[in-house]
Amino acid sequence: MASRLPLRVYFDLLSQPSRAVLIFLRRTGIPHVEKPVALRKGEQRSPEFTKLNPNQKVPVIVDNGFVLTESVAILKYLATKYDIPQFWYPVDSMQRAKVDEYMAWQHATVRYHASKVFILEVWTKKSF
Ligand SMILES: N[C@@H](CCC(=O)N[C@@H](CS)C(=O)NCC(=O)O)C(=O)O
Repeated sequence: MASRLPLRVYFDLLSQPSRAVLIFLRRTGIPHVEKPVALRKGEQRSPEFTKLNPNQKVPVIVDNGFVLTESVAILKYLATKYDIPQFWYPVDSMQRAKVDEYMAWQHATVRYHASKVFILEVWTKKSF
């Protein structure tokens, strides 16, 4: 049997899409190795990380050599590839469509506005 490398996740806890992926991995119990990338130190611009994601953004996963970026794509990939409880991403097409609807909606609404607050109130004041 071919050996399988553990799934690696690159993230920064300051990043909301990173937290979404990390919480999902931890809560579902999907085996993974956590690889922090310190955005405040510019680690996303290192040559090694840029090879994984030329856009220099977290999160990124590497699943047995398969590299995937974009939190929503990652969440859907993990939910369909791994054997996890149905409620996360139901097979029923209408229930699944409601999950997809939220994930499509949140980028330009909740996340967009929350990230503006974060940048103005936390990042620019460097209070961490
Ligand atoms: N659409 C992407 C957004 C990824 C993203 O914007 N990540 C930010 C942190 S929230 C980042 O890595 N920024 C680093 C940079 O721009 O230098 C996703 O959902 O994964």
